[in-house]
Parts: sequence; C-alpha cells; structure tokens
Amino acid sequence: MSAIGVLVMSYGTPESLDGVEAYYTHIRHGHPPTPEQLEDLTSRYQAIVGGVFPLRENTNRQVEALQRTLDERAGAGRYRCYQGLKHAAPFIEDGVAAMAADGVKEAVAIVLTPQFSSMSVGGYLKRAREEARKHGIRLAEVESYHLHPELIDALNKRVTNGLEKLGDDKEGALVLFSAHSLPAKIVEMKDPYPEQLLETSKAIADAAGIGRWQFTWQSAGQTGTPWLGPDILETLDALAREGTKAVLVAPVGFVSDHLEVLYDLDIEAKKFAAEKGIHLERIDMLNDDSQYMNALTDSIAHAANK
Ligand code: FEC
Repeated sequence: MSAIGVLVMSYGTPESLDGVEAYYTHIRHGHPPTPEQLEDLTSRYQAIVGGVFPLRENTNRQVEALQRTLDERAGAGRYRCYQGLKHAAPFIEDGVAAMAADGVKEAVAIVLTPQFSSMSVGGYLKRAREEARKHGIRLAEVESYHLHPELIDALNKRVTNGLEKLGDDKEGALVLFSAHSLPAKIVEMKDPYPEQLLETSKAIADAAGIGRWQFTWQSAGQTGTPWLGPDILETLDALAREGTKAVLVAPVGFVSDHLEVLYDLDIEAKKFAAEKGIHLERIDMLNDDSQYMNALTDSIAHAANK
C-alpha cells in the first residue's frame, strides 16, 4: 500500500534579502511593492535577531518533527510529509506535484496555523484541492485544530512559564492573546476566524487559571480598507492609560518564530509598551514542540480516516 501523503502548508519566507521583492510581489497578488514598501519590509527583516529568515528553518524543523511523530504513532511508511508554502518555493502546487510524482493517491492537507479563516487557511486549502484534482489525488482537509487538548496544554505551559519572565511585575499582569488581523469584511462573511481565536484564548486562560486577559489584533496590512481591530498598539495604549504595568503577549494564531513575532511584537510592540511604562514579554512559540506535533498528528489521522 502506498503512503498517504501529508501536505504540510505554511506561509513561506524569502530565501535571502534578494528574494524579498519577489516574495512581497507574490503576497500582493502579483503587484510589485513601491520602493518605499520594499525598503520598509527589507529593513524589518534586517532588524530581527536569530537569523534573517527564521521561518524557513522553523518550518523545515516542524515538517521533520511531524514526520517523526507520524512514523512513531502510525508506523514508518504509513504517512509521507511534503511541504507546500503559500508565498515561496516550494509552493503548495510544488508539494502536490511532488506527491503525484511519488505515486501518492490519497493525501491529507494541513496548515501550520490552528484557526480557520476563508482568507487564510481557506486559501491554502483551495490551492491544494485544485492541484490535487489535476493529479487525481484524493485530498482530505484539516480546517482547524484550535481547541485540540494538546495544543491548549502546550500553550497553557507557555503562558504559565511566560508569566515568570515578568519577574516581580507578574502580579497584576494581563495576558494579551493576539493574532494576525484580516480585512474587517470577514465579519460580514460570518467567517469563524475571530470566534475560533477567542475560543483558543479562553481555553488557554481557563487552563492556566488566568483572570486578567484580553484579545487583540496585530500586523494589519495597509490596504486603504478597514482591518480587524483594535491593533495591539492601540490596546497597549488603552491599557497604559488604565494603569496596567505588565503584559504577557501570547500570539496564538502563529506557531513559529518569524517576522510577525520577532519584529511586530519583540521590537515594535515592546518598544511602544516601554514608552508607555509597560513591561511587555512574550510567550515562547510552539515551533516543533512535541505536544503541537501530537495535535497535528491526531488531526491528520482523523481526517485520513473519515
Ligand atoms: O517571517 C516571515 O518571513 C513571514 C512572516 C509572516 C507570517 C504571516 C502570516 C499571516 N499573514 C496573514 C495575512 C496577511 C494578509 C496580508 C499579509 C501580508 C504580509 C506581508 C508580510 C507578511 N504578511 Fe501575512 N504573514 C507574514 C508576513 N498577511 C511580510 C506583506 C507586508 C506587510 O503587510 O507586512 C495582506 C496581503 C494583501 O495585501 O492581500 C491578509 C495571516 C497569517 C496567519 C496565518 C498563516 O500563517 O497563514 C492570516 C507568518
């Protein structure tokens, strides 16, 4: 029996600074950025510590760890992982083509972000589905796993440990759950994204016994149309005015160390918070955490057996 293919999809990041323009053009649906936009994005990549493009290495490690977990739990040879990225090579279509070249007939598609939105996960799955159809591959889809008990427990531990980073400021601290904003029109479309994010946040807060928490958006695009708010900087401003002195940010829509965490939170939000007199720390990201891998493995097995 041939292996069940697992298409593991993630956002993607450039290979090098030379690749930022092509990457940004892909995100902008083929419209090249202006020189100012390109300079702005390039300078954010240059500012982050821990490697210029950590997402690539993190996604590689996640896919390797997932393969190991699938082998351990289902037996070697039962599943075979393929990577497919949204905005960089290997693209989603490349991952599906690689499965087809290996003779895969049945596959499961999963995205490395826990909550579903028609504009995020829905977009990944649509591309995977269309390509799989061309190759005659039967594709099962994982839409979300935002309440999987192992995911919640892994995040609960990170919140509990994260509060320790605040030291003496821990007392009275507020936990601020966050996720990537999307255009506000998704609310009229009855998209489940905001609700799933609140459900994840509440489940973690309950598990960690957190009384003071809020949810906020981050990393909104500049498109001239409204995006979901409030943005984290507005939220921090309001919290400072109410007298909050310490905040632990928990970006629950992201699973890796990457630009939107290492720049938008660790540099931009942290500096803004300090100016307002707030001590801000962030939880560690999941990356290739074993409980996260278990949550993915369960979701994949469930979809494959449907
Ligand atoms: O580290 C890296 O190199 C990549 C970090 C990265 C992640 C990520 C995840 C999400 N995005 C989502 C939605 C949008 C929408 C637009 C958009 C634009 C950008 C730009 C960069 C970027 N995103 Fe991203 N996103 C990451 C990086 N994102 C860079 C372009 C410049 C900028 O705005 O900063 C607007 C596109 C448009 O105009 O049409 C919408 C969502 C996620 C979380 C789910 C997922 O991982 O897929 C939602 C990581």
